[in-house]
Amino acid sequence: MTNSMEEVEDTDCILITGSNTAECHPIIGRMVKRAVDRRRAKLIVIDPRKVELVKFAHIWLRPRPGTDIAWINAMAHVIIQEGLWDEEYVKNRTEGFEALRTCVAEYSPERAERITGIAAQDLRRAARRYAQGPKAMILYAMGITQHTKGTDNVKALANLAMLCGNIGVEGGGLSPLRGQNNVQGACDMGALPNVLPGYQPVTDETVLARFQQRWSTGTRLSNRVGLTATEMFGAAREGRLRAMLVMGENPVLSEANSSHVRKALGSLDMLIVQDIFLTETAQMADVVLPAASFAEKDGTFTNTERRVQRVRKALDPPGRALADWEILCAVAQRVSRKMQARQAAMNEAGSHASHPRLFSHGYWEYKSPAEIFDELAELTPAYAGMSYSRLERGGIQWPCPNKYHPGTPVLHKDRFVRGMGKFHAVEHTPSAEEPDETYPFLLSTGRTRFHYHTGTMTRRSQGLSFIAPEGFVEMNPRDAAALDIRDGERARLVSRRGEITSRVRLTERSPHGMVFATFHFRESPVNVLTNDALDPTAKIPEFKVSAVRVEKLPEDPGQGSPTMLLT
Ligand SMILES: Nc1nc2c(c(=O)[nH]1)N[C@H]1C(S)=C(S)[C@@H](COP(=O)(O)OP(=O)(O)OC[C@H]3O[C@@H](n4cnc5c(=O)[nH]c(N)nc54)[C@H](O)[C@@H]3O)O[C@H]1N2
Ligand SMILES: Nc1nc2c(c(=O)[nH]1)N[C@H]1C(S)=C(S)[C@@H](COP(=O)(O)OP(=O)(O)OC[C@H]3O[C@@H](n4cnc5c(=O)[nH]c(N)nc54)[C@H](O)[C@@H]3O)O[C@H]1N2
Ligand SMILES: [Mo]
Repeated sequence: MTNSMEEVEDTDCILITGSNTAECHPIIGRMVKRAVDRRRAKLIVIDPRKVELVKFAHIWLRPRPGTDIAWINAMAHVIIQEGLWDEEYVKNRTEGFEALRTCVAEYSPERAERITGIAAQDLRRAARRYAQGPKAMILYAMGITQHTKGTDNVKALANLAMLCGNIGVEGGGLSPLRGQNNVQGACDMGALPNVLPGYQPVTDETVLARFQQRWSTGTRLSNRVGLTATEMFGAAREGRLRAMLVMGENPVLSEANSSHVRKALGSLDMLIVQDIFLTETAQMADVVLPAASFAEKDGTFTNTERRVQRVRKALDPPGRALADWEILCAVAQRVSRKMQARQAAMNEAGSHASHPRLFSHGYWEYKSPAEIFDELAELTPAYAGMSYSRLERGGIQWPCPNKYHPGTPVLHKDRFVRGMGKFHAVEHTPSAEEPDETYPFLLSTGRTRFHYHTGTMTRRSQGLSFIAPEGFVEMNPRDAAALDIRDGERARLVSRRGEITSRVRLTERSPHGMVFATFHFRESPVNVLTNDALDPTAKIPEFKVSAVRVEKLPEDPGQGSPTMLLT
């Protein structure tokens, strides 16, 4: 996020798109409701589904999934055409405006209407309202990113925010609502294939030299960019990847096109899974390493507003479970010892070939998470001013470059991190797979309030399972009538990649021609259906658009809609 959560309650206009905030980020959702109710902030929701916040919205635009660039560019078109943009800001703080102007000139609201299905006058109204601000925030989530054009979608939103001078100001900004409690932290720590901690590129020799020196390794650190998680499954199937350690993920249910994923995992020489439960993925593993859960270990989480917070151990881990860092260190030490032994054997045999010495003696022997954090702070400028003792007094938002720095609630304040804010001219193109005669429905996937992802944790909760015991597919009543499917009936969903059956729930939340399903339930594993086409930059799959056919099951009598007590 460029900005902070609490600013939601102190802004004039909130534009939310591709985020089911009330269900997936309920705390922020509540802040949005309060901002509208108490502070009279204007709310614009742009979402194909009639999500809960639509009830609070002043303007709701309902685009066809996968058409975001068209409406975003059209909003920029209107804002420029009607002179509503912030000329001073654009002149002083940005570059690339002319290319943007030329690009969006082609996106009249009338053309956008044909692509998105949003009425041109509604689009104009939303554009004016956002530009009018004075302060306006954009919040987005997976409805924007989980597309083959996900990166371009985000760039288009950034254009809109800069055009109206909304980046670097309190109550403004462009803020992705991050998914997991610590996904921001995982990225900050360098759990990405191309960067070390603090987004320092592995291809930068000066960066590598610093890490090499701190870790006193005998060999040069690799400057090669690795594979993303989504690329690894393809590589495994092709035999380019032979072993995998999966830590805290359940890809058998969560990755797109899961029959491919199963095949990929099956073709590995070695699969190790480190998890707190025996998941569908762990059941395929050669070795399972039992990990301690969040309540059973010390550490930090970095939340969606870049705030680093301490987590404290409340319970002892069960059985032989260990904290993830302890497991990783133990594995690394054994690998290191093995390689040293092999080297010794080779030397004895008179070979002079040198095997890389992984790490100096004593390395990977941390005593506590605090010690690991200190090393991180030393090597990561954005975390440099933080320590466990400082975090005792409360969370700090990065960048925090020194011990006296209070942290940074708003990014890009006086200048952009790169200098000038850069406009990117991006064009609309269709999704990788669109409905056709054989697969006439657009399948969109996502979440409900009551379960978390593949259900490994939430489905163990009796209360949640009582409220939401099974999966369902949301379908518009008009579409269901044409197929003679009643509310609560089971139906078959078929895509080019596989098929599942699931109970159908009839609701106006889903627009005509679109069905929506969650990936929470192993009994109706929706990723059997989804398309694994990737965004070329972010390598995120197109979870939000694939094509399916819905078939009535002859034998099912239908049983009303017992799937949820509350929605
Ligand atoms: N209860 C609960 N909360 C969660 C999670 C959970 O599993 N359960 N998971 C967490 C995680 S890791 C994440 S990433 C977040 C995800 O949070 P969200 O991204 O809010 O969740 P999704 O259900 O994926 O919904 C995406 C939204 O995008 C809309 N959408 C779909 N296609 C399009 C499109 O083409 N354009 C636009 N503009 N919108 C579209 C959908 O209708 C939906 O409202 O939630 C987090 N919070
Ligand atoms: N169709 C479809 N698929 C999607 C999405 C979608 O919108 N639609 N969204 C995607 C998104 S945004 C996300 S984030 C992914 C989520 O996909 P996953 O991350 O694969 O799903 P989770 O069920 O959250 O799996 C987390 C695992 O971590 C384990 N775990 C919990 N705590 C710990 C711990 O402290 N240590 C260890 N070692 N393990 C732990 C849990 O038991 C669980 O097995 O799904 C993606 N898949
Ligand atoms: Mo996520």
